[in-house]
Amino acid sequence: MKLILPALTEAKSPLFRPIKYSLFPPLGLATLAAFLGDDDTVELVDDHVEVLRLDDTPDLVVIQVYVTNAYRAYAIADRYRAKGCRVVLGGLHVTSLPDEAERHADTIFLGPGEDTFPQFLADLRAGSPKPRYVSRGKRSIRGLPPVRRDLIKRNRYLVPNSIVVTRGCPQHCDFCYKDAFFGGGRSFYTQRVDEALAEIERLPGRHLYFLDDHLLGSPTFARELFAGLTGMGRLFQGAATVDSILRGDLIERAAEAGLRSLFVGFETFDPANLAASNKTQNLAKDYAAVAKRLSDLGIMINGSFVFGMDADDADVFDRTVDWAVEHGITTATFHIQTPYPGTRLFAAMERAGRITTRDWDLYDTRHVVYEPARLTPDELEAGYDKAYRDFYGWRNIVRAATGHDGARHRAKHFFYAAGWKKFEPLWDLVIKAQRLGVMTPLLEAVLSKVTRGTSGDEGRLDPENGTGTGASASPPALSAPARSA
Ligand code: B12
Ligand code: SF4
Repeated sequence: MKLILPALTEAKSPLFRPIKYSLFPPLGLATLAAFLGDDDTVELVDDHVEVLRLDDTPDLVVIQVYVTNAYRAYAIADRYRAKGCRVVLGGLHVTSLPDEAERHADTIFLGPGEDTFPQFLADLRAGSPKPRYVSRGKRSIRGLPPVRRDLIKRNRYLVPNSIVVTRGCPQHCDFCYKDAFFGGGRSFYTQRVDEALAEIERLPGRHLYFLDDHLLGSPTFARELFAGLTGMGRLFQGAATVDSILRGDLIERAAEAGLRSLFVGFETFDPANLAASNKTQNLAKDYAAVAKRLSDLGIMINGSFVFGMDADDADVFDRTVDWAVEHGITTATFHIQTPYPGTRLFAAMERAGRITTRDWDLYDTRHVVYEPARLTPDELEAGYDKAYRDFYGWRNIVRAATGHDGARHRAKHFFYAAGWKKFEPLWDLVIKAQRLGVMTPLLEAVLSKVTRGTSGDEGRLDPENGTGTGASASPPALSAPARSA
């Protein structure tokens, strides 16, 4: 059996940033591989980081389809089917557009695969696989066989230890993939805490990246998880919503357990935008207080901001960058609003006749694929490019870094932000040499704890972490790609 994560079309373009696609291994496929039998021979190929050979003839080809890799996924599927191989497709884009996908597959899967894929394997072995499997009802990720991490080529990734301990999210933002993907059943559920901790224990090294949409989504689960993690000596990154950071003391517990950087979905400052996109959890929340609370805990912030919502005008780009710099946001992920097929946003835009292209390659949050309300598409794309240029200009990197208390925190911010955007040739070199693993200790160093010194103002690196030189090292950095919370 061959499991394939096709690269997106962009991977062939000069704008392609190899490091962005060498961050995380194909966790979804490694999760599915766990359901295969001991006798099955299985290969997992990530087209982003290795050469995908198409001259073989596996019995079963399993392909994961996102919106921006859809065309390449279909081409690979067609090629294998022409040779007589059985091809199955699943993932977010297949779930959103099953009728499009099924033209390229023997079987398609809608929704998460933990319930349907084992059912399919049983049907296949019995000689009666169905053309379509739909995940419904009371989904669960409890008691699953361990993710097949042995299939992951760890040295090809900066963050081989990515992990997901929950699925979905308790919120319902109109632009999010979530409700489309988890339709017809539970849309937020968690692992058992002991199983999550056992999976964490199996991961080598110290650094973890939780890819969960909203790591604080279930406060009870998160509290127990952090209690279990405290003392394990782990450093981790994750994502959460603004309201969850302001509420109670969960974020302090996370920091104690090793949280060092957080992806936060600020998205927009405009209440009309928030209300229109049903991102009600952000309404009337003090974003500055979020930034301050995280900064005081020594947690670096990857802020997510969306441009092109209906209340946005030509000022939105500068206003957003200024705010982010002023409030010490470490890395920013800007997106042009993108109505992914299957979302309520897409349906509303389509009803209003505002969708201007169905070329899925352009649904990469860098292109305008709809008619904006108060900006022209050119203004929107130019403003988005300018926001990236401005935010990652040397002057603003330094300005944002100096917003923190403590020299160590400032230095870490500086190296983290600069490392992510300013050392592309170095990243390319390490990737070509397939030695990304050597960067992990540097990443761990920059993520080491900043605590307040006795002066109350000067930060220091936590000696318990044994990374005293971390702040002066030239660390790598990463900010998660399109995330959700
Ligand atoms: C990590 C990640 C990435 C990594 C991917 C790493 C990797 N090797 O997988 C990188 C950095 C490459 C990335 C890039 C991008 N990403 Co991204 N990414 C994610 C993220 C945060 C986590 C994915 C993950 O690992 N989930 C956990 C695993 C366990 O779940 P899973 O992969 O979905 O797999 C399950 C099911 O989908 C299903 N399944 C999947 N395939 C198949 C196949 C079969 C046969 C079956 C049965 C089942 C099945 O079963 C699995 C188990 O349940 C998601 C958000 C999210 N929560 O999913 C966004 C997300 C997938 N990304 C998204 C986007 C838009 C992008 C970018 C376009 C962003 C950009 N502006 O450049 C690029 C393009 C990527 C591409 N190749 O096309 C969107 C996708 C929207 C859509 N409708 O497709 C998401 C949902 C974020 C969001 N909220 O908008 N991304
Ligand atoms: S955008 Fe974030 S907060 Fe909103 S539903 Fe999606 S994952 Fe949840």
